[in-house]
Amino acid sequence: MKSFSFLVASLALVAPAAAKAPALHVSGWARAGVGSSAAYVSVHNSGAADRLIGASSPAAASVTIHDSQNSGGVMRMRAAGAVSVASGGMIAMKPGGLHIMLSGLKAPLKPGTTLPLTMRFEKAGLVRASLPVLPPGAQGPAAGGHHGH
Ligand SMILES: [Cu+2]
Repeated sequence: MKSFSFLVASLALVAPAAAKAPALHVSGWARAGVGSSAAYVSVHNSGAADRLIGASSPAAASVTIHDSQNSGGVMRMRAAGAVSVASGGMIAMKPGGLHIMLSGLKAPLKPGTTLPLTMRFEKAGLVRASLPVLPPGAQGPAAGGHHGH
Protein backbone atom coordinates (compact mmCIF):
# COMPACT_ATOMS: atom_id res chain seq x y z
CA MET A 1 0.00 0.00 0.00
CA LYS A 2 2.74 2.44 0.95
CA SER A 3 4.75 1.94 -2.23
CA PHE A 4 1.61 2.35 -4.35
CA SER A 5 0.77 5.78 -2.98
CA PHE A 6 4.41 6.82 -3.37
CA LEU A 7 4.25 5.91 -7.06
CA VAL A 8 1.10 8.01 -7.58
CA ALA A 9 2.73 11.01 -5.91
CA SER A 10 5.81 10.71 -8.14
CA LEU A 11 3.73 10.66 -11.31
CA ALA A 12 1.85 13.77 -10.23
CA LEU A 13 5.17 15.60 -9.86
CA VAL A 14 6.47 14.52 -13.26
CA ALA A 15 3.40 15.46 -15.32
CA PRO A 16 3.55 19.30 -15.15
CA ALA A 17 7.23 19.38 -16.15
CA ALA A 18 6.39 17.53 -19.37
CA ALA A 19 3.88 20.19 -20.50
CA LYS A 20 5.11 22.54 -23.22
CA ALA A 21 5.11 26.30 -22.72
CA PRO A 22 2.16 27.79 -24.62
CA ALA A 23 3.14 29.07 -28.06
CA LEU A 24 0.39 31.67 -28.26
CA HIS A 25 0.53 34.64 -25.90
CA VAL A 26 -2.67 36.64 -25.71
CA SER A 27 -3.03 40.08 -24.15
CA GLY A 28 -5.54 42.84 -24.70
CA TRP A 29 -8.54 44.70 -23.37
CA ALA A 30 -12.28 45.05 -23.76
CA ARG A 31 -14.35 48.22 -23.97
CA ALA A 32 -17.10 48.86 -21.45
CA GLY A 33 -20.57 48.70 -22.93
CA VAL A 34 -24.21 47.74 -22.62
CA GLY A 35 -25.79 45.24 -25.00
CA SER A 36 -22.79 44.99 -27.30
CA SER A 37 -19.13 45.94 -27.19
CA ALA A 38 -15.73 44.98 -28.54
CA ALA A 39 -12.49 43.43 -27.36
CA TYR A 40 -9.04 44.00 -28.83
CA VAL A 41 -6.33 41.40 -28.40
CA SER A 42 -2.71 40.97 -29.40
CA VAL A 43 -1.60 37.42 -30.11
CA HIS A 44 2.11 36.65 -30.27
CA ASN A 45 2.91 33.31 -31.85
CA SER A 46 6.18 31.64 -30.88
CA GLY A 47 5.04 28.29 -32.29
CA ALA A 48 3.98 26.99 -35.69
CA ALA A 49 1.81 29.02 -38.06
CA ASP A 50 -1.81 28.92 -36.95
CA ARG A 51 -5.18 30.51 -37.60
CA LEU A 52 -7.63 32.16 -35.22
CA ILE A 53 -10.97 30.63 -36.17
CA GLY A 54 -13.33 31.78 -33.45
CA ALA A 55 -13.90 33.04 -29.94
CA SER A 56 -16.45 32.76 -27.17
CA SER A 57 -17.21 34.26 -23.78
CA PRO A 58 -19.66 33.36 -21.04
CA ALA A 59 -20.42 37.12 -20.86
CA ALA A 60 -21.91 37.41 -24.38
CA ALA A 61 -24.45 35.46 -26.42
CA SER A 62 -22.44 35.93 -29.60
CA VAL A 63 -18.72 36.54 -30.15
CA THR A 64 -17.48 37.19 -33.70
CA ILE A 65 -14.19 38.24 -35.22
CA HIS A 66 -14.85 41.45 -37.14
CA ASP A 67 -12.90 43.75 -39.39
CA SER A 68 -13.67 47.45 -39.85
CA GLN A 69 -13.23 49.14 -43.19
CA ASN A 70 -13.66 52.69 -44.28
CA SER A 71 -15.81 52.65 -47.41
CA GLY A 72 -16.53 56.11 -48.78
CA GLY A 73 -16.07 57.77 -45.39
CA VAL A 74 -18.35 55.32 -43.59
CA MET A 75 -16.90 52.74 -41.22
CA ARG A 76 -18.39 49.34 -41.86
CA MET A 77 -17.83 46.11 -39.98
CA ARG A 78 -17.86 42.66 -41.46
CA ALA A 79 -17.02 39.14 -40.33
CA ALA A 80 -13.28 38.65 -40.74
CA GLY A 81 -13.33 34.86 -41.08
CA ALA A 82 -10.18 33.01 -40.03
CA VAL A 83 -7.19 35.21 -39.18
CA SER A 84 -3.77 33.74 -39.99
CA VAL A 85 -0.83 34.20 -37.66
CA ALA A 86 2.60 33.22 -38.97
CA SER A 87 5.22 31.44 -36.90
CA GLY A 88 6.96 34.26 -35.04
CA GLY A 89 4.22 36.65 -36.10
CA MET A 90 1.37 38.37 -34.37
CA ILE A 91 -2.24 39.46 -34.66
CA ALA A 92 -2.75 43.05 -33.49
CA MET A 93 -6.35 44.15 -33.06
CA LYS A 94 -7.20 47.81 -32.52
CA PRO A 95 -10.13 50.24 -32.70
CA GLY A 96 -10.96 50.95 -36.34
CA GLY A 97 -9.53 47.61 -37.47
CA LEU A 98 -9.71 43.99 -36.51
CA HIS A 99 -11.71 43.40 -33.33
CA ILE A 100 -13.70 40.82 -31.43
CA MET A 101 -17.39 41.77 -31.47
CA LEU A 102 -19.36 40.96 -28.35
CA SER A 103 -23.11 40.88 -28.97
CA GLY A 104 -25.90 40.09 -26.55
CA LEU A 105 -23.97 40.98 -23.40
CA LYS A 106 -25.64 39.22 -20.49
CA ALA A 107 -24.77 42.12 -18.16
CA PRO A 108 -23.23 45.57 -18.82
CA LEU A 109 -19.44 45.38 -19.16
CA LYS A 110 -18.16 47.70 -16.44
CA PRO A 111 -14.74 49.41 -16.29
CA GLY A 112 -12.47 47.85 -13.72
CA THR A 113 -13.88 44.35 -14.21
CA THR A 114 -12.46 41.63 -16.44
CA LEU A 115 -13.89 39.84 -19.46
CA PRO A 116 -13.23 36.11 -19.74
CA LEU A 117 -12.52 35.26 -23.39
CA THR A 118 -11.73 31.93 -25.02
CA MET A 119 -10.08 32.07 -28.44
CA ARG A 120 -10.14 29.06 -30.73
CA PHE A 121 -7.13 28.33 -32.92
CA GLU A 122 -7.02 25.78 -35.72
CA LYS A 123 -3.94 23.95 -34.38
CA ALA A 124 -3.35 25.16 -30.82
CA GLY A 125 -6.99 24.69 -29.81
CA LEU A 126 -8.50 26.79 -27.05
CA VAL A 127 -6.56 29.67 -25.52
CA ARG A 128 -8.16 31.44 -22.56
CA ALA A 129 -7.60 35.05 -21.57
CA SER A 130 -8.95 37.43 -18.98
CA LEU A 131 -9.10 40.96 -20.39
CA PRO A 132 -9.35 44.19 -18.38
CA VAL A 133 -12.47 46.25 -19.17
CA LEU A 134 -11.62 49.90 -19.95
CA PRO A 135 -14.00 52.92 -20.00
CA PRO A 136 -16.35 53.43 -23.00
CA GLY A 137 -14.16 55.98 -24.82
CA ALA A 138 -10.88 54.10 -24.36
CA GLN A 139 -8.61 53.56 -27.34
CA GLY A 140 -6.29 51.20 -25.47
CA PRO A 141 -4.57 50.73 -22.11
CA ALA A 142 -3.49 54.15 -20.80
CA ALA A 143 0.27 53.89 -21.18
CA GLY A 144 1.68 57.39 -21.43
CA GLY A 145 -1.31 59.21 -22.84
CA HIS A 146 -3.52 59.25 -25.87
CA HIS A 147 -2.68 57.42 -29.07
CA GLY A 148 -4.68 59.55 -31.45
CA HIS A 149 -5.18 58.35 -35.02
CU1 LIG B 1 -17.73 44.61 -35.00
